[in-house]
Amino acid sequence: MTSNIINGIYAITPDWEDTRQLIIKTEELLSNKINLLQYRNKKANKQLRMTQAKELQALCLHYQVPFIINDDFELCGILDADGIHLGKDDITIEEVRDKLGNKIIVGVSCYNDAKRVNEMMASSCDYIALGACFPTKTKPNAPHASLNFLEHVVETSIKPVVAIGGINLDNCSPVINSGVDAIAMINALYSTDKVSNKILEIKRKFRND
Ligand code: TZP
Ligand code: MG
Repeated sequence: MTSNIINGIYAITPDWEDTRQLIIKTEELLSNKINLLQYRNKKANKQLRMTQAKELQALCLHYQVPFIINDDFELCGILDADGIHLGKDDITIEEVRDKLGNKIIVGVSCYNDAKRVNEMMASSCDYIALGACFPTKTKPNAPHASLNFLEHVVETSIKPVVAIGGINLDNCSPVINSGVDAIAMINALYSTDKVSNKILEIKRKFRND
């Protein structure tokens, strides 16, 4: 895995039950050139997750965007997804490597936890995620990761860094300027109209112009 796969706009799906709506909106994001997609649906049962993930994976293949699945390593294995994203209560990286091999992209949430960041730097993970940068209704109890913490991790990091949590067009500049490789967003991408302008503006901020 080269580190430049993890960059720019990392879209994460909301907990939508309506697969058609999910696919239409995701296709809009992909056609506007988001860089990564993670399928995350905390409310769906196994069958719905399989249906939604399959359709999203086909879309990602078409747009040549890496398709990453949250938590569900069995689904990752069945679909041969490009990546898996793990939190602190999920399967360990060692187990994932054991079950799914060395090629799969493994991302890990490190929250605002410096100790976990250090542990993950020494692991075989492919990127680390920090957050929440701002308060967010999507995950109200998420710990807060300050801009200072982001800057510190970016300075010392040997792995790509993804920022998450309450990020939107109005507040993303300082986060991007902290040097993170990518920003992950749910609500700002899935619950807004005129997404193409927003994506263009965020991409511009990453390019620094
Ligand atoms: N982890 C930390 S905050 C968060 C997750 C999954 C939610 C991000 O969603 P939003 O809508 O972009 O704030
Ligand atoms: Mg998880």
